[in-house]
Amino acid sequence: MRRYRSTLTLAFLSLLFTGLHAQEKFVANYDEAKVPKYTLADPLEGVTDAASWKAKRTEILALFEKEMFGRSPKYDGGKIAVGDALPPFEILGGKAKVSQPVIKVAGQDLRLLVILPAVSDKAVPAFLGYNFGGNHTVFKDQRIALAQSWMKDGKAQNAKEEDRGKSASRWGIDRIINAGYGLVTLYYADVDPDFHDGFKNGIFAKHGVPKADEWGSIAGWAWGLSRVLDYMEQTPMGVDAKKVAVMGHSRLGKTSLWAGATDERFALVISNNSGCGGAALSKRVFGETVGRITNSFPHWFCGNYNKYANNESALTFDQHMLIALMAPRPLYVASAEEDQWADPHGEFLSCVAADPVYRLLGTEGLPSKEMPKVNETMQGHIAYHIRTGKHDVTGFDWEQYIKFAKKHL
Ligand code: GTR
Repeated sequence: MRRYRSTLTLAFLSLLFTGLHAQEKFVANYDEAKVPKYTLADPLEGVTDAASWKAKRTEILALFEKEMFGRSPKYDGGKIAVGDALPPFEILGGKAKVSQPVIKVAGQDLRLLVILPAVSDKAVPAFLGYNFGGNHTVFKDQRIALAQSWMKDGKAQNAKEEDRGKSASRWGIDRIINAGYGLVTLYYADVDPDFHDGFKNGIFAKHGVPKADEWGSIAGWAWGLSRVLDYMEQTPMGVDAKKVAVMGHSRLGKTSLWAGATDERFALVISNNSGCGGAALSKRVFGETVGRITNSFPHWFCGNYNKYANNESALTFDQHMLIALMAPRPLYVASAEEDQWADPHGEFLSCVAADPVYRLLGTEGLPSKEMPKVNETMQGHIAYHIRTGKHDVTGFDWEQYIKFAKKHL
């Protein structure tokens, strides 16, 4: 028994060492010439028309569930419970009205920040997306509730007053409201704190540790977005639930894609700099890789995804098939020139490879197979741009999203 135990300890230590070691010596490839030769599976293999695509779509979705993001529990469709809302108020000189309802899902209280054009008494189309730092960082106003859950620096309930409005430039509320849209946002850590806690917190606490083919954090966050949409459908709150664009940046862009894939009620999907595990092709092994991402963020995907770490050629699918799961709904993929870690070219190539699905379903797809010039937008039913600058969400990005939404929502 002792011997058995020490062998186990040794195995554990060597695993730990290999893990740390792999992390330490990871060097990202940024050289196009060093991208390995790869073949992408054809999402339309065996598909002849819209009806056979439907069956194929189900197959592809099941593949992503089993091998990458993990299967989320089915929601029973029941009425979403609500907690105490805070008093509504106006901002932007009376142009916008703000409410902060709480919805209760899987043992968690999710505080929404709902900002709508004040002039409209009709339900408006809206953008829905998570924020990274708490609702209080989205717009500077004392009346917006400080986040209550886990904060990135590790200590619970330490949202700071001075962080109010810290990420306002990532949202540009003024622009959204002026265009006649609403914004619904919530703090992603209210759903699940973003660290590898053995799935003990957030919505996972009630569910227990997921099996190898069950949801990781990204799927959990996506599930949370669907519950917000349920609430919007059930509650006359001024948002047209049939016209909701789900939007996310980076890990939350991976999340918006998975939300769009698993929930076809989302009318439009936006992936901002989602990169590896999002819009970027994994088989290019460019910038962040499957090995690196599963090592740095073991909680994001399901256990099965680990088998592709440093083994991308074993993938029978790639991210173009995730993109194809949005079809025929309008989809925007955006990259940034200095965000090579997210592989802008790989994000664009995913769109190119998903285009035939969009076309089969009778939409325009992606207007060209050539990457557009920097700061130029290409908008068909799939839209794409690469802008100057770094990993971020900027006014330029929002201008394009709004233009796209105006065309489709
Ligand atoms: C990075 C991660 C990326 C991206 C990013 C973010 O550390 O490697 O995949 O998700 O974080 O979410 O800002």
